[in-house]
Amino acid sequence: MRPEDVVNLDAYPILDRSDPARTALVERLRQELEENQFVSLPDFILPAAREQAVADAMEARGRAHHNNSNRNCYLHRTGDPSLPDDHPRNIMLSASTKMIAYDRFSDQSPVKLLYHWEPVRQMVAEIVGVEKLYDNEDPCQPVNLLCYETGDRSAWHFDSVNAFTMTLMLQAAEVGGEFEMVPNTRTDDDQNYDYVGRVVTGQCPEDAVAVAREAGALCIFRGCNSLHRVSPVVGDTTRVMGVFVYENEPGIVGDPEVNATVYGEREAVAG
Ligand SMILES: O=C(O)CCC(=O)C(=O)O
Ligand SMILES: [Fe+2]
Repeated sequence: MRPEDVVNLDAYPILDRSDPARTALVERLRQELEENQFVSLPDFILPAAREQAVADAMEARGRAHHNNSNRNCYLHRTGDPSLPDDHPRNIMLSASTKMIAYDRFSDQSPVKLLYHWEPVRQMVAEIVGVEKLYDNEDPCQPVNLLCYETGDRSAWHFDSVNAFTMTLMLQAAEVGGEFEMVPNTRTDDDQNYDYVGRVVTGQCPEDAVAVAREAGALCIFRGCNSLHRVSPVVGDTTRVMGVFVYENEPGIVGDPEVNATVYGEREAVAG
């Protein structure tokens, strides 16, 4: 497969940077991201590419790391004993997912072709409002296949590292697996603990926006200040999500200790 066979270029004419249709599209998506903290690009990949990516996930399924965690919404495993029990830093939430690292699935996978393709990287840079983005160069991190089987879910959390997150729905669950977000739950200057506490204890369901995620939809979201979660999956169909990490500088790799918590301990390589 070639990248041109992965991306739906009829709906997303991203090849020619001088094409006015591309300029208008990118501008619309940039505005939508700014307003809502997320933007969804339906039918971003073609059906055959999507099916191949799901097959890649199923083939690599046995090499997934099972993540069962109990963490607060700041992704810390321990709370703060100096704060009250009902403070959001002390409210622990459980999550369970299966993570397939970059080096655990096929290099021919359509999700890798898409990620490493300059027209996609450049489109994303313009949507998130930066000059240029670079591929992550960690062995595990650049592209992951995140699988949710029945009972799996992610708990309310803020993303901690990147200014934006990009996901691609490869296969939706039959029931559940909804991606929900509470835009601007906090700001850079205000932790808004009262409100965060109410959201994570389920007192503000009406504030959560359900992000429509048909299979094939790309989503770019700012998860740093907007709580988000994935509701529990029910049924035999695995929810399969591609997760992509772009960087603002070249040569970025992850911290092996942090990686071990996400991808599991790796066997030491001799030599
Ligand atoms: O699986 C999803 O839809 C979202 C995953 C997520 O929260 C993330 O990658 O930060
Ligand atoms: Fe997240």
